[in-house]
Amino acid sequence: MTQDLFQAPDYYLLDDLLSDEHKLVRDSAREWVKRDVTPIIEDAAQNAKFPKQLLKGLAEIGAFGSFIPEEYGGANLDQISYGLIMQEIERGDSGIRSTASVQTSLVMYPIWKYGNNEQREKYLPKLASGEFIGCFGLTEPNHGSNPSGMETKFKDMGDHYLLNGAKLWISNSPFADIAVVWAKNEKGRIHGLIVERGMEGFSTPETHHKWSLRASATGELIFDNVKIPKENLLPNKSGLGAPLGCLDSARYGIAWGAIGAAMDCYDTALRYAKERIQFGKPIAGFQLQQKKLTEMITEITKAQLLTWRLGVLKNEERATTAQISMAKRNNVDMALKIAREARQILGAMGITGDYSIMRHMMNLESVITYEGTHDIHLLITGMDITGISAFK
Ligand code: TGC
Ligand code: FAD
Repeated sequence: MTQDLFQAPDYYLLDDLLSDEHKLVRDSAREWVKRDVTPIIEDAAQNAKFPKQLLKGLAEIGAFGSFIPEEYGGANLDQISYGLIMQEIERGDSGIRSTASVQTSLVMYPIWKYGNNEQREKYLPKLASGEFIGCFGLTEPNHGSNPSGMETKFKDMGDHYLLNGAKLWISNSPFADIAVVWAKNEKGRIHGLIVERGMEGFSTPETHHKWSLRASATGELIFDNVKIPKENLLPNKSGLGAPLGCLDSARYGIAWGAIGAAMDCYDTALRYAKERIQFGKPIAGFQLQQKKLTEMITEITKAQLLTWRLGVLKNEERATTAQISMAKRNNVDMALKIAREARQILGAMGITGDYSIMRHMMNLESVITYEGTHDIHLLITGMDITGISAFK
């Protein structure tokens, strides 16, 4: 069984910026990852199997609906607590954090914000407890970075809607109970629809042979004349801004999550460098390795500060889409670079499943692509500071 020796780096004593509640929430997520995730995650990734036994624990640490009000089964935590939970889960594995991000920010958030009371009461408590798992269908085979061009459409048939189209690269789709799906009506306006497993004409084939996020189940959503009850349309927001609003919340969580992956890679490399003897002394004593480790902790500390401040702004409802893009882009890139450097510090051992680094590195290739690619986030920031869109 893998031993988890993780010690979280906090070079600038940033714990001082956290409340007692933040630390309590963070520490209980950290303990859960050590106890329940670390021992099983390498096998799950090697076998490309989502470890469903973790769903209950994810619900218990408040990862499902972290900031959703208690009346709907949520944990009613603030945005910094939500971020810290994502950080700790991704310290374990990005694929498990994906499941939590999708459930909270991409499924519960739109039902809470854009749904009506009946929809909130019907779905949110079951999603919070993990009895229901959700997925989010925006990306299509021909429309990834440009979701406004989506082809999935629904038609008003009087007493129901008829949904046709396909979504691709959907986290959790192979086992999700419900899907929040974005589709155009006959006028070309984008709406969110709740599609339930078992509806005739709805299928969710799994995508196999991934080298990344192997412990997360990814798949398609196929709609072949699916009859959707009218009460399953999210009534309170439409247009591309509706799904993009959910992405703001998920991207914010990913900015925190990436710090977790980076911390795990740094901590593993530091410990290894102090123990591994070459040329008669620990490799941590060589200047080249000290440069790598020093640059890692510097970048982690900068990301921690950036993201904590973003959390404060998010709590005050002042965080902008472009600020969130900057943090998601910076932190995932930072984590990926740290994973690559940490892997080198471990030499050949770094390519094995005895250490988490290679798994994090491969996972982060998905994280830097989904929820808006590295390029797209640069262009969102570019648009914000220049006032000119590079997309049109
Ligand atoms: P654009 O013209 O800029 O905007 C269209 C309308 O949306 C409004 N808007 C927003 N509203 C709320 N929140 C935001 N963040 C918003 N950003 C824009 C905007 O004001 C406008 O409203 P209106 O009323 O004027 O119509 O749209 P565009 O077509 O030029 O596209 C902009 C662009 C490229 C930035 C956007 O499409 C984009 O972000 N593309 C990236 C796609 C993406 O991130 N997909 C993610 C799919 S989900 C996923 O990956 C889940 S992985 C989960 C996991 O496993 O963890
Ligand atoms: P494309 O949009 O085809 O981009 C290809 C390349 O072109 C990229 O490098 C991109 O940066 C670049 N590019 C595109 N447009 C521009 C431009 N205007 N300027 C400069 N460069 C540009 N989607 C969901 O809806 N739900 C999910 O749950 C989900 N989960 C995912 C899980 C995984 C493991 C992965 C890998 C993806 C997931 N996605 C999901 C899809 C993800 O959001 C998309 O892959 C992403 O938005 C990019 O779309 P694309 O892959 O089609 O790339």
